[in-house]
Amino acid sequence: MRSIITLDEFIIQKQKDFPFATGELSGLLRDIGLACKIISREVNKAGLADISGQAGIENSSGEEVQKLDVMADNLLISCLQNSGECCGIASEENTTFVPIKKSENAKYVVLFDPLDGSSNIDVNISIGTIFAIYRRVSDDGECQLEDFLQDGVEQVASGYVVYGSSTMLVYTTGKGVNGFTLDPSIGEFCLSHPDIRIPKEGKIYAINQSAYHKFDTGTKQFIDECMENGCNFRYVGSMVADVHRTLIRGGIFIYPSTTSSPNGKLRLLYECNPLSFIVEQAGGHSTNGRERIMELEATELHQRTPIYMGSPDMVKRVEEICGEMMKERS
Ligand code: AHM
Ligand code: MG
Repeated sequence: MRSIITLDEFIIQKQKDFPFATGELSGLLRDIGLACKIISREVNKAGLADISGQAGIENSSGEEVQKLDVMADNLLISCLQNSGECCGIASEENTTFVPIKKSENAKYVVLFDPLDGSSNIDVNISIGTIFAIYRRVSDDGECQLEDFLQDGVEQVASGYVVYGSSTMLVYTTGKGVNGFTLDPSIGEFCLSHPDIRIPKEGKIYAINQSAYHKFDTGTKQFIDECMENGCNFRYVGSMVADVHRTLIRGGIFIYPSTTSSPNGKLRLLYECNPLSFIVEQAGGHSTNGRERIMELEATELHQRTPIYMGSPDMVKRVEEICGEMMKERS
């Protein structure tokens, strides 16, 4: 029988890669893993309990909040409050960050999108959780906004959990990317995808093509080329699921600037930076067309950015097109 390595065992083994590690980051990752196991359990019975549908409130971006969004948000917050390793959290669902008083001197802050792909919740299509961990930059005491508004390159760890045909957790601490599948019979995430590498070239593009008429010229040209080159089009509409497929199969995931939303839809801190860290660690690229996503300056918690991420050859082609467009304009 193949020997099993659980997420907790793996995290402890990997702690040895960091000579001065104190175990705090490992503890935090394990606590996030635990919260996501509970979210997975709740998501799996969504149709049975009275936990699907809209919660009747809007989030800070004015979008309808689903009951499961609220449940996932509360679960992550309470796991992180009990963790002792985290001095504050910021969530896509909350207007501002939440300091954690009982561990206010802890070293780390966590930012997350508790349940990404909200519009897919009620129709049994994959959704996910995304998280990013940063070392605080403020002095001890209550955490500050500056702890959360850090460039993506400062991430200490990031990851996602996809609640799909199986539940998988994928994370990086800056030394490659590893994936774990939840074995429901033992309630453990088990190493199933060691050292994930994204294919250099891809043949799949993912974008909400129904908005083609609103895309900028560069994005339109890239999409036209994809179609001419016989690429396949796939779009789940849950970023976690689309990026997960891109990571494993290769290709590109795009949420561009549109005439109605010049900054796109996706949030830099909760979605784009953590998934860019994963994609880059797996050998891929992630850009807004001009700059690397992880080097963008964060000025507000709910900042949005256009994004093109995935196989390096495809993302490079986007950058070439955007560069040519900029030259023509100047
Ligand atoms: P959410 O965080 O409210 O779920 O919104 C983000 C989701 C992403 O998962 C997905 O890529 C995108 O919205 C889909 O948007 P659209 O319906 O405009 O294609
Ligand atoms: Mg989201």
